[in-house]
Amino acid sequence: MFFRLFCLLPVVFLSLPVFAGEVTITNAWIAEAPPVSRVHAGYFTLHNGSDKPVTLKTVSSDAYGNIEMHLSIEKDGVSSMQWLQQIEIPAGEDVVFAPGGYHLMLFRPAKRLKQGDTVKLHFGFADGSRITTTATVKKR
Ligand SMILES: [Cu+2]
Repeated sequence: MFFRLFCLLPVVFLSLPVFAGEVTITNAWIAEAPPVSRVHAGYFTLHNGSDKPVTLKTVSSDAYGNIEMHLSIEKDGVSSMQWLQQIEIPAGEDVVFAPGGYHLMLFRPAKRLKQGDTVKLHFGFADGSRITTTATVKKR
């Protein structure tokens, strides 16, 4: 039931700018949740514009106790979520975190977050590099 609330929603397709030669994260957002909710869902697009594969290993934020990367899967009509320790993005490709597929599960929010609030997310890669981006809280 929990899974259905957070994961079985239509995928939103967005056109995004492409920056050649670097890794970029765009369109980061967190779905507004009821005040009692201790877990939120987050989404973004990661573009690997470099000429090497990159491996995303961690996502963290001061605004949450813990953040995990998940993949929603549906097999024979049964929905489940897989926890991903890391995700490799091939050179020149995108990985899209969107409702119904890859998503962030953000546990134990430090405070109530409402539509329009922003949260800094820190992305850590296998080569030690980091990207910080700002996610906006939105209604679904
Ligand atoms: Cu999940």
